[in-house]
Amino acid sequence: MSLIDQFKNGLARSKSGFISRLDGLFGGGEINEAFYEELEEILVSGDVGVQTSVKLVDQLKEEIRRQKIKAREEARNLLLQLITGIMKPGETSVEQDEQPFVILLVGVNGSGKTTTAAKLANLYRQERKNVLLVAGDTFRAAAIEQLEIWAARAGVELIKQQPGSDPSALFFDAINAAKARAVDLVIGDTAGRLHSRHNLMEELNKIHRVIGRIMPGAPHRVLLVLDATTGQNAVAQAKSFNQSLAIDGLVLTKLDGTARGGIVINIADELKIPVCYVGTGETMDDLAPFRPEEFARALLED
Ligand SMILES: Nc1nc2c(ncn2[C@@H]2O[C@H](COP(=O)(O)OP(=O)(O)OP(=O)(O)O)[C@@H](O)[C@H]2O)c(=O)[nH]1
Ligand SMILES: [Mg+2]
Repeated sequence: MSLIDQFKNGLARSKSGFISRLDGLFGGGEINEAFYEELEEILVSGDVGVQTSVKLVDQLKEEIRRQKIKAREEARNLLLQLITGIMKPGETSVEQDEQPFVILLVGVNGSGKTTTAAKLANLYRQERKNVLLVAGDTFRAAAIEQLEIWAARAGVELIKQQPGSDPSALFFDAINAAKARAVDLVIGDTAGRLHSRHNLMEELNKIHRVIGRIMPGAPHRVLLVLDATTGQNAVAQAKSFNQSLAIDGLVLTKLDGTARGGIVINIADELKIPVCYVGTGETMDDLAPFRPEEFARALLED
């Protein structure tokens, strides 16, 4: 499936909401003040966020004036370019000289970390990478079993320990094993936690330090997993998490579960942290690397 189609699937619920209103707005008619007002209102209703929506409308106005555009249909393409331009894509390559590349997934409870770990393993396995999954949520027995099932389905090896064991010790073993076995990519799941729980955030920092001690520079990518259905809350979560632990990129999950998929634009514009992947469903293939142009096309083209 093409990336555009994957994003379109993820945006299916948004399609019946703000996307179809956007489509209607650009369907025909003259460009006047009412047009801009309605556009801003639609964008805000789709969770693009007030600041980002106002910025987009201002930029669009400016471009329409500059290019002397009269038809709304032509303005649609301009908006597509502007949306593409304001969103920063995150890095998704896991190539580097020294193996393994280490990805650590963190986030609040239920945001989609374990599912994303499995989806990432599947994605890079398909690129013929030798992947090792780490069942770093040692807190719950069910979490370990959940990842074991996914790992078997993806055909990827998994490292685990007894429930209740120290996750730092598990990662210590996992990185050592990965180095010994010429693993290309280590993907570590972690237990869900609120950024306000100091001791749990400290635990993440400890995991980070332990990994870095065995392999200087690792983990190479700390990904914060955010549930897109929580809308503006996800923005706040990212800001708070980033204060306790440096986040390199974001995964926005459950895009398919919201009718306000504009949250992706909001987050990709407003946060200093780039969006790397978007989750578009519950199966293993439902993860797309985030690419601004393809996302904007899925939003604005038929
Ligand atoms: N529709 C949809 N559901 C998703 C997506 N990603 C995750 N889920 C679902 O969200 C629920 C929670 O996912 P998990 O991966 O267990 O979340 P977690 O962050 O590991 O949760 P904890 O370990 O409890 O903190 C599961 O029912 C997943 O199937 C997605 O992109 N789309
Ligand atoms: Mg989990």
